[in-house]
Amino acid sequence: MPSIKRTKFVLAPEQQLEMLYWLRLIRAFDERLTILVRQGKVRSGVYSGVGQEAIVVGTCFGLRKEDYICPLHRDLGTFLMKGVDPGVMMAQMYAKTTGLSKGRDSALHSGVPELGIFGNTSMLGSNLPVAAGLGLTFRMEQSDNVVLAYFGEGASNTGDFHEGLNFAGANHLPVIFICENNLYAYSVPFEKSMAIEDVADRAEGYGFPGVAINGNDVLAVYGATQGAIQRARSGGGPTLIECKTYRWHGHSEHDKPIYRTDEELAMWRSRDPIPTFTTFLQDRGVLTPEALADVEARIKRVVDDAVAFAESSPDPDPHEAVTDVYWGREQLPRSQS
Ligand SMILES: Cc1ncc(C[n+]2csc(CCOP(=O)(O)OP(=O)(O)O)c2C)c(N)n1
Repeated sequence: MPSIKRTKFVLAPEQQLEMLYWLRLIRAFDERLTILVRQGKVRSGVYSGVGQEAIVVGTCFGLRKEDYICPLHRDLGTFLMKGVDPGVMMAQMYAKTTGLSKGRDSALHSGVPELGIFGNTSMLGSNLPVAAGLGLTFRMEQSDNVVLAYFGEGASNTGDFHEGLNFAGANHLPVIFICENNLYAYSVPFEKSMAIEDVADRAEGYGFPGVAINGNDVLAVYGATQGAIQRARSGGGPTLIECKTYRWHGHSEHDKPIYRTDEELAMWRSRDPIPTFTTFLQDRGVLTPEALADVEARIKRVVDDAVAFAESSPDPDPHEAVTDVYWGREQLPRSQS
């Protein structure tokens, strides 16, 4: 069994500030969406990732454009970090023509191949064999790109999870499996759905390392991901990283999470990844009060502009619902048709 290489991936102060920007932008984007849902403006389902931002930022930070991600429904922030314009993302939530799927679809089913984003389906866990397939493609193309595949602890109880990990392990494919263990699969608590403590232990059964880490510590997530990426790029095969975290909202904005206690939520809110990292940067003199005010002002502008763009974009023409639905032969390059 190959072991996990623990290396300190040191980031320059500017990179740490950039991480802080992404953490706060993704939080602000999600929080604005919650308000917009209550105002009846959003047509897409909204699965808030508030509280889980350190996973998105720590895993996506420093990815290449050519690397692929297979996001989960809660990972709207991965789209932004991979390069989707916030206005286009917001238009997707409003189901406007300027959104990623031009108003046809819920938010997180959309993919952007040119940015290395593979759209997920509603069948949870089904993105994992797809991720293994992408890893195989990279291997066949002899590139050193990697795939980051996200899933919840609930999805790790599906057959697709086991098939995907088995295939990736047997073929030593460059896939990093990222488990966002937020302790609930809809209303089902972790301890009622599996008899082990760490999803990470499941990797051993497929012949590659698994590690469980604090998913609310952005630097821990970054370090673990970079170690796994380094291994994968150099032919060392897959890694499973289980990020322990908590979702603050219900499963979706239409779910009242009555199945958990206020005390539990309060405890996890005290582990909020954003103040923790903000204080870390302040204590080291990396973040001044002026720099923080500047980051906040930039984020407010970005989110305001995104909302304005979505609201001023046209609604789709119903006649176009049946166009662009299939990827047919006519779209393929001549050599493959
Ligand atoms: C294969 C499958 N089974 C059931 C569902 C219904 N469902 C939607 S979300 C959800 C909970 C998912 O929990 P988890 O995988 O832990 O991810 P989280 O939402 O907690 O981030 C379930 C059971 C589904 N979409 N797909």
